[in-house]
Amino acid sequence: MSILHNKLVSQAEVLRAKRTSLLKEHGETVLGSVTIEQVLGGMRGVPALVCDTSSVSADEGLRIRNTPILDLTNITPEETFWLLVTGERASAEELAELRAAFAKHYAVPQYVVDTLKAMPKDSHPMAMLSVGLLALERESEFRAAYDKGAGKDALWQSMVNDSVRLIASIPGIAAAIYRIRFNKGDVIAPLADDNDLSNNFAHMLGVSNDPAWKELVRLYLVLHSDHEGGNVSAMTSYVVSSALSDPFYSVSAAMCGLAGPLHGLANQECLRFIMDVREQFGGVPTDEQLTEYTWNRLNNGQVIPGYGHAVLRVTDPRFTAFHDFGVDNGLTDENVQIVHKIFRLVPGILKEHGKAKNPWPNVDAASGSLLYAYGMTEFDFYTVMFGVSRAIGLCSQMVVNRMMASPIVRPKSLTLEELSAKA
Ligand code: HAX
Repeated sequence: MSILHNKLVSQAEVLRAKRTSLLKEHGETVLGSVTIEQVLGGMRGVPALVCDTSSVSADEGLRIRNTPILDLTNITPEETFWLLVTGERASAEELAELRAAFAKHYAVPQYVVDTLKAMPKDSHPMAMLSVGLLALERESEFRAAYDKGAGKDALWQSMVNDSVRLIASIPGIAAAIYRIRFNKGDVIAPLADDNDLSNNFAHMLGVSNDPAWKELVRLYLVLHSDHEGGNVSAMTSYVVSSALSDPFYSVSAAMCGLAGPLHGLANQECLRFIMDVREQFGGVPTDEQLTEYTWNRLNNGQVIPGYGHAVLRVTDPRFTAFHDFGVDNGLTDENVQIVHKIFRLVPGILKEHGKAKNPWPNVDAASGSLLYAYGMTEFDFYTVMFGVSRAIGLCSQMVVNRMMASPIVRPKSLTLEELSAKA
């Protein structure tokens, strides 16, 4: 048993005891009412999920285990996983063991690479990511443990093993997709002498040798890792894994949700928007030109990608972190200049337009321009970068839910007729 397992044994007992006592002593406590608007409006604001790994408030944004994300911009993806899943910062010894466990899985099995190569050349990279994870499902220790009759209170242990394998393998799967899908040459093997996850990911992508690129990959993997439990990808993996489907099935399904333009795909849409602006004006537009362009888009019923959020009502701190990375690394290309200009002008326009509840930028407004600046110019790949990072949070959430022995998810649906009868 690993140090991580040992640490989680007592936590699992505490979590299950808390859940049992809440159910027994307060099971009937009413948390709120559900309105027809919420039923018809994507269940917005209905308190119906438990998520201990992170929280998102309207006025501050993401906290991972109660630490603001802007205080975590220097940590690694490995430290992020440890923090998400245990609630504690990893010691040097714990981190070394986790890194060694990850490093065993950086090389992607050949059958997964062959599966990806067999897909049509115009497949979307997100479809390839979902398929790659499904191909890897045959390695699931969780499924094997269930088949051998593991009790429900013990299943979290094999879920930890699957999570380690999945989080360690997904960078290699993503890098293989990048190289296969965009004709970048052979798939690159992981580093023999470095077991750092983001260094390996940056290396296997083969985009750039600039140390700042490696630093960007690290930051990217930390910032996108988790965003509480109610977003589309987190909720998808939660629902799928509640049926005791293993993490490979669950994260593969979550990636299909992340591929939607109102969720993860927004970062590709954002850069497309920035490039459209650049192309339309032959460079960085004047303030007047950008204002008119934005109004035309809004009047045409189109959204401004990278702006607005279902929960946030302030600038997303993850946008701030990316924005500052660009400034600190002296990035001044036209895309970055346009990102900064949009940030200066668009919130005011969205306020005047009066529809979006949040006129401020979300994480996707800046990330693509940074990837582009270091040579990753294939927009269709950007959501895959997001997915590699988000897998860390999804797995952490699933482990915690399994430690609690959460039951299968089964809310009640109503027909429109039934809903109308209650009106
Ligand atoms: N531009 C123009 N109009 C916008 C807008 C924007 N950026 N954001 C919201 N609105 C509009 C909505 O379309 C909606 O209009 P209707 O009433 O006509 O339907 C109205 O404002 C109210 O929407 P809201 O309550 O403020 O926002 P929602 O919670 O419904 O949606 C979204 C949140 C993020 C989906 C939305 O703001 C949006 O579409 N933004 C642009 C796409 C985007 O940036 N997505 C990435 C989000 C971050 C993320 O999840 N990444 O993974």
